[in-house]
Amino acid sequence: MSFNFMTAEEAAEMIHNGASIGLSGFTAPGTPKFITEALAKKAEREHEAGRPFKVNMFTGASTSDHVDGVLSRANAYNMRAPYQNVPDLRKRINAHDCHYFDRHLSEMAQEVRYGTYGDIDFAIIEASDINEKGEIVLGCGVGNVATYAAMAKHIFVELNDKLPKSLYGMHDVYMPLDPPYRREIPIYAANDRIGSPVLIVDPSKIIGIVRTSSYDCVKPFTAPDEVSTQIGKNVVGFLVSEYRAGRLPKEFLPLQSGVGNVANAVLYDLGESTELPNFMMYTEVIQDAVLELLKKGKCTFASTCSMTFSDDTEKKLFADMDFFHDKILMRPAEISNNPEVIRRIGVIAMNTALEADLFGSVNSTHVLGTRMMNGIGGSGDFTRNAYLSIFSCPSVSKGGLISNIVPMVAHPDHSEHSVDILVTDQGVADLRHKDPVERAREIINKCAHPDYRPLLNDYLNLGTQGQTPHTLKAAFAFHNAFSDTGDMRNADFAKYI
Ligand code: 0RQ
Repeated sequence: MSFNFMTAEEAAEMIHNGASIGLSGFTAPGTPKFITEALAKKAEREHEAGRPFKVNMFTGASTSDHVDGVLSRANAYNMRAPYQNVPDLRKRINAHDCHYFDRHLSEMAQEVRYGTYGDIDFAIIEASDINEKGEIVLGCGVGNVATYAAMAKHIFVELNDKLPKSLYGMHDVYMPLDPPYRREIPIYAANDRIGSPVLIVDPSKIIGIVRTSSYDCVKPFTAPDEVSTQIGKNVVGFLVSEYRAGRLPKEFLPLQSGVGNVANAVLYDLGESTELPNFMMYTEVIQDAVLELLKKGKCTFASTCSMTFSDDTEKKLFADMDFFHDKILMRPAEISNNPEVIRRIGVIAMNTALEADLFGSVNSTHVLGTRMMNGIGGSGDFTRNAYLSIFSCPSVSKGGLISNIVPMVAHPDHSEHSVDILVTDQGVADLRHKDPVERAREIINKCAHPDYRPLLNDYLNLGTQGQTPHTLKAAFAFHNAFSDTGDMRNADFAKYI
């Protein structure tokens, strides 16, 4: 058979109002960029003509402005899952213009197969290569594409000529059977390969191929500021002390690291450490710092769902594929974030919190309890199953108007039962084997900003009841003070009790 080459506009014309679409990729890399842009223009034309036009968009994780930006501005989303991080989409979600289902990333693919999301009408797949048997070499991110491709009625491919064909061999595409037939995921070390280097699709479902040319458009990282640098040093200092104390195996353990500047700063610091041995990563994204660690040999192998490199770092990778080819493996999200594997191989998870409370629960998603920021992403997959689960955040935000250590989190994403270590620029709180009051004292003394320590102690001293001495009437005094006065330092517990 021969493929039908078409323009992005022609492909978008074939997508109907109400369609459910599954995209390849995870973060910007591996995610299509052109058909979605054309789809946003179609939505705008339809809306101008007075016709409804919205689609349901399912992805691996966040995407880029070429997907969530343009389609949100065109108000073209009915539903979106499982993760996003684009300001224009955030506005739509918080204004109830888009139904957003914020889901653990490891669970999305299987739930699509279980049928809870309904039919998938179209899969759009970014590829670096394809042949007539329907064997596709993916781009720089995998996500849930194996499931979307298997479930979709029709497939479009964006064949991107900026992606080198030498990406062949850097993917490990594997789809588990569903219960009651599922078996163990046979990964026993971060570098075990279990699947296929290509995604195999039914070629008769491919209704169009669009030739494209674009790098992945990930923004370069800003140099870590003083606070992220201090957090990075605190995380690495803690890992060194655990290693010295023999609480981490001498071979060390694979690392997972979240996204953002703090995560990048932690990784740069790990690279500088002379005490920690070389390590592997079992993670969902690798950022710029990891390419440097691989080059230095400090990181010996990275299992990931996506190579979330800025364009300059992506170009460095493409120019040096012979070196990196056998050191990075990209897997589907349900494998990169698989709870069974994370528990088995003993991943050290490092994620970022918006706020944490005195007893160790963490809010990763909702600003001041109501406004969606990004979503839970993979943080739950890793935190709940890690050998050691570390959360970090600055002790204060907005120049000190907000304390990121609060009496009670305004939205719980990770409970005290899953969080082992809390790190801020102030220090490291070790919450393991401590009762709730001991945890609260540790967090106040080691992690809270000095401006907020007296207030947090006052709150702790209010509580007289039970093992976890919350005073529910006053538990949100910090958040209320911020809403009423713009400064959490004005919290007045007496007002509520
Ligand atoms: O606001 O942008 O106006 O300055 O929130 O804060 O400190 O820059 O946070 O970029 O490191 O992201 C938790 C959101 C942290 C992210 C979160 C304000 C602050 C600033 C951003 P401005 P920072 P980061 C791997 C794992 C969930 C998903 C996850 C996240 C803005 O890490 O989405 O872990 N995590 N995935 O001023 C009000 C507070 C605040 C606050 C910060 N307590 N109250 N505002 N801010 N704390 C990746 C994947 O899953 C793909």
